[in-house]
Amino acid sequence: MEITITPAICGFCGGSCLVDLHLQDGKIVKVEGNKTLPFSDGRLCVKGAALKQATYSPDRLLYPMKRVGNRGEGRFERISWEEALDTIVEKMEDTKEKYGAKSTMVYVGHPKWFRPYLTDFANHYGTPNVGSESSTCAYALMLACKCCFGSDVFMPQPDMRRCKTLLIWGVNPLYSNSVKGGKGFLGAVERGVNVIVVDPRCTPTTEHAALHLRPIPGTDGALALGMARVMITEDLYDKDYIEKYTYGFEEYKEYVMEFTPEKVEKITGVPAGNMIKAARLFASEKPSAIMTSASPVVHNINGVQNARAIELLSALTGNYGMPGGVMAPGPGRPRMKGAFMNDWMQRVDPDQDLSHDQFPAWRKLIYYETQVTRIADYLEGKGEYPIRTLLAFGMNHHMWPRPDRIEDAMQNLDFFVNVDMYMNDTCKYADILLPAATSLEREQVEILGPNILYYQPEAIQPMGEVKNDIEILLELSSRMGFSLGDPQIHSYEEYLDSLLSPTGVTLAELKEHPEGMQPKNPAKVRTSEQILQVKTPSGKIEFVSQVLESCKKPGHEGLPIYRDFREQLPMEEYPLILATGSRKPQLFHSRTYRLPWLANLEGTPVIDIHPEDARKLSLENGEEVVLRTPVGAMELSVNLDSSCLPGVVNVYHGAGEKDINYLVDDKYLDPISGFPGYKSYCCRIEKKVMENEQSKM
Ligand SMILES: Nc1nc2c(c(=O)[nH]1)N[C@H]1C(S)=C(S)[C@@H](COP(=O)(O)OP(=O)(O)OC[C@H]3O[C@@H](n4cnc5c(=O)[nH]c(N)nc54)[C@H](O)[C@@H]3O)O[C@H]1N2
Ligand SMILES: Nc1nc2c(c(=O)[nH]1)N[C@H]1C(S)=C(S)[C@@H](COP(=O)(O)OP(=O)(O)OC[C@H]3O[C@@H](n4cnc5c(=O)[nH]c(N)nc54)[C@H](O)[C@@H]3O)O[C@H]1N2
Ligand code: SF4
Ligand SMILES: [Mo]
Repeated sequence: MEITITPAICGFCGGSCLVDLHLQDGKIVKVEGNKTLPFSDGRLCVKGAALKQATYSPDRLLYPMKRVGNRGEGRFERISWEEALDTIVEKMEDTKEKYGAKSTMVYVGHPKWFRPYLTDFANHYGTPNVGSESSTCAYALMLACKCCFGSDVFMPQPDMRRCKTLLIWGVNPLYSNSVKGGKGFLGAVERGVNVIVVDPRCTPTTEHAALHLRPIPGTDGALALGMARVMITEDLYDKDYIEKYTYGFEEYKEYVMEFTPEKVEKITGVPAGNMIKAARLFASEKPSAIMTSASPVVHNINGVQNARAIELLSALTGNYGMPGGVMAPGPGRPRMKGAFMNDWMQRVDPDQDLSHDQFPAWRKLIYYETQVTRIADYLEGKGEYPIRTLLAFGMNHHMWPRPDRIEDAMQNLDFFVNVDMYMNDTCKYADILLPAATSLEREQVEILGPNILYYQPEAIQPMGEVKNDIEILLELSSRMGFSLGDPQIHSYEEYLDSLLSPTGVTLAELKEHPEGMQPKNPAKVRTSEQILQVKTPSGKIEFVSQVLESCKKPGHEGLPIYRDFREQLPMEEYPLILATGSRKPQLFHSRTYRLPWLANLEGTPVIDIHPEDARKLSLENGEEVVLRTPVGAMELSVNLDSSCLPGVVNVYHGAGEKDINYLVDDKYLDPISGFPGYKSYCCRIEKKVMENEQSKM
């Protein structure tokens, strides 16, 4: 049978690489990096190569289903789309009538592409409780940046092409953003930039570093404040810039003076000499840029304050908003309307959502979503009011701390819908399941490579009765009697057209250009002058955040205060630090465990531990041990790994079985952002007691 090759956008991790699908009789037989389109570089990561298994996984949901067994059991029966949609609308209207619309929560996991329409849907229905996976990802860093640089800031981007020094703080782009970010990073390395990496572990990224600082996880704030002190005491900071563009410097300076090199070394474990060298290099070899990530620094209970301490280094040295520094806090490319962020959406009644009171800075700056890390409490009725109905898209409860509590709490729901491509563990608790189309099964438009708009038709025939998420939202809204979008959309095609509207290109035009085309409206790159018109309460970059001060809550100080997580943990009983979830190239959260090509690369979840720590505990490579934290215990096998920082053990997250989040406390949260302390919790490792030894006892 003949093999045809069709280009497609890989939607597996959100990286949107262009791949070639080798199809035989309409079925994928092989995936390669695309080599035919001029703007594509032909790269492919190991996850993209497994798209075939992802598409034809036996776990795919192909038809709407209703639950026939108990919650959690996983017994379902096929139903029609009509029955599924009618039931959802009936139950949601019923909840609204009996308890008010806010007792329905609308939730979306990692998928981002349809989020603004989900918020719009929630608004029409009338609930402010719209939450997402971003209650543990990206938004805490955004919150920190908005406090410093203004409410219109998304995530500051390093000017990779022009910086002379690049400070990479808790990012491993060669694993986490391998195809795109990794390429940008290697380009900067080739150009000869001074690379400083702050990462407890050794990674492929740290191999390129002129200086690698290895702090104990969660101590980043102390390190950044120590670097600031060096810059101030050695007169390496930019006084004119500070005078002109910043607020609160004197108070900050006074606080920073507490962070002497000796004290910082004691807190962070980073030799003082290295910290001083890094501070000097960053402050003198300018322009200097900082690269930070959506997760590690803010996966700590002092995360927002630590992130602020880091980001403010670019203000202290006059690099924020300057060419070669942190240049593009706004979007550099024309943004497609409605793609990813829902920050242009206001919610209805945000002051009635479940998190506004506990997380006031979030309420002010991440106004478009509810902080939902406390989801178990909210489902159990421990918030101001109970959630009765949950309409979820791509929900994976293993991503949260204490999934066992969420499993119990899901039993309380009156009604629960999950929309997913796979029967994941969360689906097993739902009343109705709707099958979502994969990105290959729906048309897509994207901005790829060097600013090329690209249209992908359906690359393969949609399997079973799958529908894409926008189609599902449109079906639900029309049954409820309202339309979505501004301008209103009535079909997936109209949605794609609306996405394209800021680019000046229509869907019909783009379809005529299978090779892609340039946007008609030029990219709006913000100038330094525009970036430095800062939208904070003072109108300046704030060393002392007025938003945080105005919250008047413990932990919400205006200064980027450093508080040590170890003071809040029983470290004597649990002397090792537990860091969870650093990325691996073959894994992507919960998505990859069901794919044998990827999951078998490691076999079973492991604890990475430094050989020195293992020796002290008489542990051998591959040995099964018990990992214990204050909230639980689990058997895992030991992986001796000299890239670990001694004293810190690492476990990947996302596994359906042996999910490390069962051992992370869901009360251990950053008071400002509500993010869990995934990267700096405590644990101990115990030898497994063999059954025959146990019987002797
Ligand atoms: N292959 C793959 N890629 C992914 C993902 C995936 O699951 N798999 N997930 C995507 C998502 S949602 C995200 S948020 C990003 C995350 O992207 P990254 O932040 O690049 O990924 P991580 O590996 O979690 O963290 C980077 C480094 O931070 C270090 N680190 C851990 N704790 C700390 C700390 O407290 N302080 C400092 N300074 N460093 C610390 C780790 O040792 C690690 O090497 O990756 C995205 N890309
Ligand atoms: N311990 C620990 N826990 C962590 C982290 C950590 O570092 N350590 N990282 C946190 C971070 S940064 C993140 S981002 C989260 C991960 O967040 P999760 O939401 O857990 O991410 P995924 O497992 O990728 O996706 C969730 C579900 O979405 C489905 N899905 C994918 N695409 C679509 C789509 O287009 N439509 C629909 N309807 N469904 C879709 C997938 O099949 C999957 O079942 O985990 C967090 N949890
Ligand atoms: S990085 Fe890999 S998984 Fe992500 S879009 Fe590219 S090929 Fe697909
Ligand atoms: Mo994330």
